[in-house]
Amino acid sequence: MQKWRHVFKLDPNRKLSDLALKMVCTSGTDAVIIGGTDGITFENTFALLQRVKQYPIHCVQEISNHSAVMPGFDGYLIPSVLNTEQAYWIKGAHFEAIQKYGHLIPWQQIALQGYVILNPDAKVSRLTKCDTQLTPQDITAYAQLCDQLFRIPIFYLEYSGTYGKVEMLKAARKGLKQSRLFYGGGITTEEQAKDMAAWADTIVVGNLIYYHVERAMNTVKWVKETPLRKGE
Ligand code: 1GP
Repeated sequence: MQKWRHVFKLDPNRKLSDLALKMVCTSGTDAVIIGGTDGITFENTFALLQRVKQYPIHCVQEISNHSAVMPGFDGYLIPSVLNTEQAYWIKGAHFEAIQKYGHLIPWQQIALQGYVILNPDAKVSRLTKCDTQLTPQDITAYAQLCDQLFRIPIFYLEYSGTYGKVEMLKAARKGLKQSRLFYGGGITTEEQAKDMAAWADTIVVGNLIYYHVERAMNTVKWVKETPLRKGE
């Protein structure tokens, strides 16, 4: 996770051909994240994990629903949504999971992600009732909250399904010292991949896999050949 520059996110609730899966897993990406917002079950997660495990790729689960949690992943990412007033999505679901499975949790394999969700139309945004009307100054403050105050290792700027604003990534960068900056949302072109990769430590590509897998493959190269800028 500390070295990821590019990752693909696969949704267990969406169909992916064997060929497309092979392309993803042998693309040169740094890891595959398995996770999604709705329809995530133990069965569909298990089935996808088994398919990904045919390939020597680092595979982690992003947990959105504790009934789908399973052993066998190389690591686990736990989202905590920072720009919601709903405590359940900040820490409530996490508390419930720990009450049930605390004794089984491999703590050393887990990383918390501080999410700020900025696309008001994304399913995850509607589910968690996020405040998406944020200014760049708000983003810098959330980044500092994540990094300096809560000391969460990942700050995830999420535009899921739509391409975001570079100025928001720059604003996030300004507030970060330790946390890694993840960006995900709507990357489809070389220009978009490179503009975001200049500011984010890690670029997450999801949707594009499902409607243009060859183009999704190119995002690996586009991101990896872009140098990271840490200041203006
Ligand atoms: C979704 O951030 C990821 O959680 C990637 O976004 O699916 O829009 O590429 P896209």
